Amino acid sequence: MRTTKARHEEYFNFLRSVSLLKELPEEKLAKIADCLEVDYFNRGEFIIREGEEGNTFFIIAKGEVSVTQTTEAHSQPKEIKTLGVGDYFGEKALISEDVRSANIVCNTNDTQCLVVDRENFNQMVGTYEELQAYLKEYVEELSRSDVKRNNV
Ligand code: WNU
Repeated sequence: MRTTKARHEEYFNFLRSVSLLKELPEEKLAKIADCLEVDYFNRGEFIIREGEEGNTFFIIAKGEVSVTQTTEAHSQPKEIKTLGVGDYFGEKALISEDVRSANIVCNTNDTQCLVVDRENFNQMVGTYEELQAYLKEYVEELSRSDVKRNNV
């Protein structure tokens, strides 16, 4: 049997390895580990669809995903990059208070994502100015790349 405590420790240890969260104090990470959900996806499934509303932030615990986006020049969404274990996504809709700005498509079977809802995301980010500033900066950079790519 895998106990609640064992699961908590597993998430906690994983969160500690995520570079974005490295500055957070242990009690904060423990709180995040407490309120996480885990979602499972298989190859080809959309985790996020461009244009939809979204209220969640994801951290990849297992597997790989592609970020794709609709551009002016192509009828099919174009692949921008791939993300793997320890990478995260979905922060932009939360920070910009906008719809999802890209697709996230699962590349591998049995992909596991840790899911943080808006309220917990705000708690996680809001209390840490450096983390908030870092993500805001990054999100602005993403918007500039979107314009260059002719995202529609
Ligand atoms: C990009 N343009 C856009 C990525 C993940 C985290 C950070 C880059 Cl801090 P959302 C779709 C998500 C979006 C981002 C992710 O896709 N994304 C991008 C781009 O060039 N989005 N518009 N690259 S990977 C990535 C930086 O997380 O958040 O909620 O949903 O809009």
